[in-house]
Amino acid sequence: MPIAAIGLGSNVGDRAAHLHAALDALRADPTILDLRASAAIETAPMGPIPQGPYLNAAAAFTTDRSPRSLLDLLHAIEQSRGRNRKAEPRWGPRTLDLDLLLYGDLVIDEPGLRVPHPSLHERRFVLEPLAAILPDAPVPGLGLRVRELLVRLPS
Ligand code: A4P
Ligand code: MG
Repeated sequence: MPIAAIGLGSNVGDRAAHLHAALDALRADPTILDLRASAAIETAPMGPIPQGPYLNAAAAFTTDRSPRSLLDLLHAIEQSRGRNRKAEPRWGPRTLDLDLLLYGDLVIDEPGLRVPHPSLHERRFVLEPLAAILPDAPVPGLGLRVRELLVRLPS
């Protein structure tokens, strides 16, 4: 089974509770096995909309779900924590954001689903937690491992 990795982020409400609930929901799902999670780190908000600081983390697991079905599960978990993406601006504050970062060695570029996540290589708040759990994972399409992308980020 492939190893999938996700990024978790929250900057509204009880941020740690949202991240813990997401990890609990994943662990409770029979298609998600051997989940490992990074520690959560506090990060300055990135992007054009002024908003509060985030807690970010990453998790990795094996799964027999397809990438599309996994994204559906992530969206359902976001909704269960009060996320309403139709009413919220892109990049804006959110209770819970779950992004699919990696899915084995697959490169996917479909409407609504791009893997590896297209911004993975330029975001410290994604790469730092991901490197804590999967430092040696190759990032398909980029020809570099997670920890190599992290050290290449401008400081
Ligand atoms: N989508 C396509 N590929 C993927 C994928 N691999 N994983 C589509 C997840 N979603 C994917 O996402 C928009 C659409 O992307 C979805 O419909 C999905 O089908 P969204 O979650 O609805 O909207 P969004 O999260 O506001 O947009 P986006 O582009 O995902 O924003 P980001 O990149 O998540 O940025 N600062 C800090 N410090 N930490 C953060 O976590 N996050 C954001 C949001 C801004 N600033 C931040 C952080
Ligand atoms: Mg998102």
